[in-house]
Amino acid sequence: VPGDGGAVRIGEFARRVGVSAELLRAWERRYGLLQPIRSAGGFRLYTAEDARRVGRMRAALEAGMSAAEAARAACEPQPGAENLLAGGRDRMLTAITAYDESELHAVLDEGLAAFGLETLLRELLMPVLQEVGRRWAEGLLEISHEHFASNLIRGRLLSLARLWGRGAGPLALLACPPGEEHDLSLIAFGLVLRSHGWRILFLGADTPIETVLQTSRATSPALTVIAAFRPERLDEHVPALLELAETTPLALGGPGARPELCAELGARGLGADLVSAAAEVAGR
Ligand code: B12
Repeated sequence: VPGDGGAVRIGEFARRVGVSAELLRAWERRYGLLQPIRSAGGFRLYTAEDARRVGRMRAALEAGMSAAEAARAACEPQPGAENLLAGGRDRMLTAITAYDESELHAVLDEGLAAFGLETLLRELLMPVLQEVGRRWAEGLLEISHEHFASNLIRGRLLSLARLWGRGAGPLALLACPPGEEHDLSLIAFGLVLRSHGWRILFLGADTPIETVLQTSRATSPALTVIAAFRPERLDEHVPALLELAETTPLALGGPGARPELCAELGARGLGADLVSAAAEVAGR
């Protein structure tokens, strides 16, 4: 599968790390030890970071920790990783500045293989996007740099998202309100929720609330998430959002999700850290 950073399915992964598939699944389910991405066919794919976590888990078990303690220790960020991540961010920004498509793909491939999905999103992609926004606002980068980076990253994220609606987990319906074009962070949120076993129905940018309502009636999601960068994009639609909140469990995300509006709608406010927000929704 192109773009998966050399990740492998459970059978091959179990063979490589020398732990049975059953035990690996139990560690994943109980402790969130592993963070598989999904293949184009919807299969879980395990990365080199997952393999390192299994190694640390085994070492901690051998040192006499309980399984829960060992898993917690195994999931902690490792010393040295921060330097690699800072290097990755620099490489990405240099590649964006030079419109270097291959290099940007290469950093993403290596980052996914080395760190897994959540760290890639939280420590590489999101900070780089924020930095691109900052440099653009300061006139150091052109809009073309931002468009080049956003479109390449969006393509990569959506390729990881393929068939994220498949499976048996609870369904999340994700959309941005009318006029909201920033959907990258909502895709990232959906990917993390997917890695926790949820199914995703993604409507994306600039979606009329009425059509979210209709979709929610048709599909009965366990949660509907509306994400916006500016509060006005939500505040303009309070009556429709109130109707939506009566139809489906509702959550608001992004910088536009004011706590007062969440309270008024009886909606859940998702925190600023989208990786943690997805884990909380999934009850992890
Ligand atoms: C890429 C980008 C675009 C792309 C979007 C492509 C896409 N498909 O998403 C395009 C080109 C469409 C775009 C357009 C515009 N953009 Co723009 N854009 C960005 C940029 C560079 C990255 C956005 C992104 O994905 N960031 C990654 C997120 C995750 O970072 P974050 O903002 O810090 O978000 C944190 C939390 O809020 C939270 N979060 C965010 N979303 C969500 C969602 C959920 C579910 C949860 C739980 C949490 C969460 O997670 C983050 C922390 O972990 C930002 C810069 C930036 N700082 O982010 C500007 C930025 C958001 N854009 C900005 C502006 C001004 C615009 C335009 C008005 C420009 C223009 N004049 O046309 C238009 C508006 C378009 C519209 N109508 O919506 C401003 C917004 C300022 C403001 N507060 O209003 C920013 C901050 C740039 C800047 N420095 O000024 N943009």
